[in-house]
Formats: sequence, structure tokens, C-alpha cells
Amino acid sequence: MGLTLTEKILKAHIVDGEFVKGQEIGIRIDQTLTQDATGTMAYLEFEAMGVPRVKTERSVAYIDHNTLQSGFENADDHRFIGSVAKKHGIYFSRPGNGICHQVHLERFGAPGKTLIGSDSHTPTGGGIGMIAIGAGGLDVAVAMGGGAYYITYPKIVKVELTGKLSPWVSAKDVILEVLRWLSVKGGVGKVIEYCGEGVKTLSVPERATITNMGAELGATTSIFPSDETTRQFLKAQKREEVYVPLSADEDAVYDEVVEINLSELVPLAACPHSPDNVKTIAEIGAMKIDQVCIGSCTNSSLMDMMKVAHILKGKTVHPDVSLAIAPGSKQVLNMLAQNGALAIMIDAGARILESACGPCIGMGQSPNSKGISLRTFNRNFEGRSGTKDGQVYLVSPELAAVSALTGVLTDPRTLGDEFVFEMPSEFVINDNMIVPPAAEEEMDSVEVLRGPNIKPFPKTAPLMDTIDCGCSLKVGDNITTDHVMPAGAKILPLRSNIPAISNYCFTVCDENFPERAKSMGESIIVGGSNYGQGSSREHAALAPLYLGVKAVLVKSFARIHRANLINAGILPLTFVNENDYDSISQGDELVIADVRKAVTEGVTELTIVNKTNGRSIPVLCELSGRTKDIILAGGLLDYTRESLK
Ligand code: MIC
Ligand code: SF4
Repeated sequence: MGLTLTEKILKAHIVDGEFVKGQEIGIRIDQTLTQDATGTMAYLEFEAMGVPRVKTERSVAYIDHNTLQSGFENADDHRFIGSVAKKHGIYFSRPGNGICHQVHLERFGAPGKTLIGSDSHTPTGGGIGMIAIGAGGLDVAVAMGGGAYYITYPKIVKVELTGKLSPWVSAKDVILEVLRWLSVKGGVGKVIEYCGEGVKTLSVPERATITNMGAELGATTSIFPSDETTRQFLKAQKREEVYVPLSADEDAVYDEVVEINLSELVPLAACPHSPDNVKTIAEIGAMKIDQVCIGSCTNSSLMDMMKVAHILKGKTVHPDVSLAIAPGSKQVLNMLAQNGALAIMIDAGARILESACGPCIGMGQSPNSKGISLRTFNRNFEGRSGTKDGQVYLVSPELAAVSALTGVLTDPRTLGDEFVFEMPSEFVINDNMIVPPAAEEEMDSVEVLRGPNIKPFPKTAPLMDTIDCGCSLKVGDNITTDHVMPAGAKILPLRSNIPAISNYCFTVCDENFPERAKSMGESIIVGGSNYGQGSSREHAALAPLYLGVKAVLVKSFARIHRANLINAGILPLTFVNENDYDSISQGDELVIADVRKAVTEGVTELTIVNKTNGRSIPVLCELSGRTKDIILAGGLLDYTRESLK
């Protein structure tokens, strides 16, 4: 029986477990990446493990999220990451060099390799045939130390692409179509593998847009084959030597198959406030807009930017619209500067931002009250833009650019003749903003520079014998990590300071949660389905840990967040009967008797007694050998320390 591409790469990397769907497997990790908002914690954790030098083939630390220095905090964090990277064998991409996923694709990614990154959009690397997965910082720290990364052996979905995109229909519309079909939870436990004749019609940046935003499906990752297009891209990046051709076998067997005819796609938009709330432009109509933001790791390649410049050429941004453009990397920005496209954008009235995440993570450019903002980004969760009632629509760069000119949502197909962008045969290459690590013999003399904002990892404790405490919060379905641990210019500088950032935990849902949880001492959170979707930020588990949360009981979890809870030593539980969600209210007193004994014995069905109303609620506690030991130890850090003894 033939193999899928995913299976081929996983098979070449498996170090623990067996190839059985739904079971946990450990894979060897070739490359890691971190960004600054998750990186400080990841490197503090790495230091705590006591491994002197990373054991991966390549590890890179990027600065791209917290690039607004409105106080000493972010600047201190950058210095810490730069120095820790130098000491421990990690390449350091300096602020200004670009968004981690864009730069990694350009300069480091390689087909057939495994990559984990402390950022949920790490699957961007799937655009060149990598198995690239988003993970919590602690998982990345363990991988840097040479440890395996554990995933549930995924179901593999084949998306057979046929046809060819029509003029002005974009790769963004492909992934929006997939989101419309699968929804934000439809990808959980799955790898999305793209195949078929249509693949050949898509360039590497287009493929990367699709795999990047596969994160919004909740998928483990997404992947394209590595083919002649991949080779050309790597050659133009002067890295042809890492190219290997890779594809699924003809007779590979998939768990699900779906066909998308690219020729039939039309321009789409994800409406507020979810990436799967997808409608056609015709359905939405000519809505008046206030802001347009072009960039983010999904759509900031040279190709995207050149299309935008073509549309803006000789025109002026509509007087009622603010247009911001952030090219994805120094390479992209440099090439735009050299070929004149940057001047076209400036001339049209675009506000050019530095090559970083910027508005995507609420770092500036928040829309006006109730403002309608078209963004080429990947997430439009409520409040993420920094404006609580901002209305964010996710669209293609083409659609964004033409609408910035007209002031209303505009179908880019009205632009007429197709613009064909030829991928360059040589990109401008200058890696002077990537600092290599110190040589092994100089490592010891490198001093790690720590600012006062950097506080140690919160205290953990082994799993209690019995959990007996109140429900400090009850929330509904599709809670994102932006709800649990909001981002934005005010809160992001506290990413290295768990005690301080905890004061913002869940404040989007309930301002009083942090105080209440603290005063309760220990507590349980109750939620609905797809709990913890979105970002990989482990702060969404570390803040609850700091606030005394012992267990989270929900209808279902998003993958990375569940892993982060386990890593933090918080017990993840799911309802056996979803209707039991209604039998717990905020403030109820809950008991899980002899929980430590049950987990030790591998019991998967536990009972929670609601002392307030007398109900007994069956719950699932599905932990495998390794995750069970992590929970018993009080989290991955304690578990790793114990296993290193
Ligand atoms: C995001 O897009 O939400 C982020 C910011 O990149 C996060 C990481 C973080 O919270 O630092 C992600 O996607 O993992
Ligand atoms: Fe940065 Fe936005 Fe991409 Fe997250 S989704 S890595 S914040 S650009």
C-alpha cells in the first residue's frame, strides 16, 4: 500500500510509538523556530532544562511580534533572546528582519524536514513540503534539547486541486473555501495534504498562504508536495541544495478526500468574528470600509506586494480609508524598494509599516469605533485588532488593494486584465540581520542579559490527591486563546512576566476573573467546544496555572492549547455527555475524589461531584503514558527534569 506524503515524512522521523491512527507518536525534530512573544518563556524553559547547546539541525529565534518599544520591556526581551540564542547555538533574526514564518520559508525551511515553532502559523513551512507544526514554548524547548515532539497520529485529508485560479482570484480564496467547508474545528486531529494537477499552477508563496491559514482549521498541519516549483523557489533563494522532490504515492490511502476545482472559486471574505464565517463578495455587497491592512504571515510575500503595487499604481487611497502595508520580510521590503514598487505604494498614500506582525496582533493600527477593516491576515477574533467593536474581514491582497481605492468592498475581478507576476529567478539575499550563534568554544563567555520584566516560570505542583474547589469561570463555545490571554500593545510587553500578565487573563470575558480566581486559591474552569482555538501562546495555560486553576472541563479542546494545559500540569477534562455542561454553574463547588490515584491507574472516566446541586457528572480524562506522567509530575518542566535525573 502506498504512502501519503505526511506518512513518508513522519515515518522517517518517528522515534516513539506506533503508526496507529489516534495514538500518540514521538517524532524527531530537525528545526525549531520561536518568536519573541512566546520566545522568552521558551528560552527560560530551555535554560531550566540545563542543556548547553541546541541539538537540532537548525534553531532560529525571531523578533517580530513585540516590535513596539513603548517601554523598556520589549527591548529588554529582545536583548535577552539575542543573548540566550548566541550562547546556546541558536540563530537570531533581529527586529526588522521580518515575520518568522516568511523569513523561515525564505532562508531556512527545507522539504522533508520537521519543524516545530512556538507559533500556531508554523505550518507555513508546509508550502515547501515540510511537516511544520505549531506548538507551545515548552515543547519547542524540549525539542531544542533533543527531545521528541509528540502528536496524535493524525488522520490525513487529501485535498485534490484541479483547474486553475481565475484572474484576480487568489490563494487566500482557496483557504477561505476550505474554511467554509471544514470550519474552525474541522481540521482537529488531521493533516491536510494538497495534491492534484492544480498544485502545479500555484507558486510557493501561494502554497504557503494556504498552509499558513490551515492553522485556522485547527489542523495539526497542512502540506504541499515538493516539486519543480519548490526547486525553482529554493534556487532563487540560493538554497537549491536543500531541495528534494517529495510527493504522495499514487496508491496512497487517505482518511478523507475532497476535490476543489480552482477554476470555480470566486473572491471570498471571512466576516466578523471568525475565520470560517466565509461569504462571497457578492453576498456581502458593496459595504463601506474604514481601513485596509495588508501584510501578516499569510499574505506578505513579494508576490502579494507586487500585485498590490500594480493595483495602486498611479491612484490614491480613498479619502475615507486608511491603508497600512507591512511587507513580510526585509528581503521583500528591499526588493520592493529596489524595483520601484515601494514608491508606488507610498505615492498612492499607503502607510508603510515595518516588516513585522504589527496590526495582526493588535500592535498599532486599531480601527476606529465600529470601524470596518479589511485585512489580509488570518484571524478576525473579536477585539484582536485592539478595537472591541472593530469589524474585521479577512480577504486577499488583491481585494484589499482595490477596495482601498474605491472605499467600498470591491470585487477585484472588476480590475479587468489579469496581472501575471513572474517569480524572480533570484531574490535579493542579504542575511546580515541574522546573527549566527557563538562558536562552541566561545559559548561560555556569552553573558545572558536579563531585564527586570523577566520573571521565572510559575510554581508548579504534582497532581493533587483530590481536587476539591469551586468553578471560577464558565464560558461558551469556540473560546480562543485571545480570550484566555489577550494580546495587543498594552499586554504583550508582559509576556515574560506571568504574575503581571495574569491580571489580564480572561478579562475579555469577565473583568473580575483574575481577582476571583486568586481569592478562590484553587479552581476549575468550565467551557464549551473547541476551547482554546487560535494561538499557540502557552501563556493561556501559564496564567491560569498561576491563578490556581487545577482543571479545565470542556466539551472539546483545540490541539495546541490542550497540550499546553498538560505541559502546565493542568488537568484537561471533557464531558462524556455534552448536556452535562448545563449542570454546572459558575461558583459551584466541584470535587474529583482520588484523582491522583485514578490518573496513576490509567482510569479514563472520572466522576465530578457538583456539591452545590448534588449531581454526579462523568468526565473523560484521556491521557496516554507520557501525558499521564507529565500531569502527575505537575507539568512538562518537572517531568523533563525528573527524566534527566
Ligand atoms: C497569533 O497569531 O495569535 C500569534 C500572536 O502569532 C500567536 C502566538 C502568540 O500568541 O505569541 C500564535 O499564533 O501562536
Ligand atoms: Fe504574526 Fe499575525 Fe502571523 Fe501571528 S498570525 S505570526 S501575529 S503575522
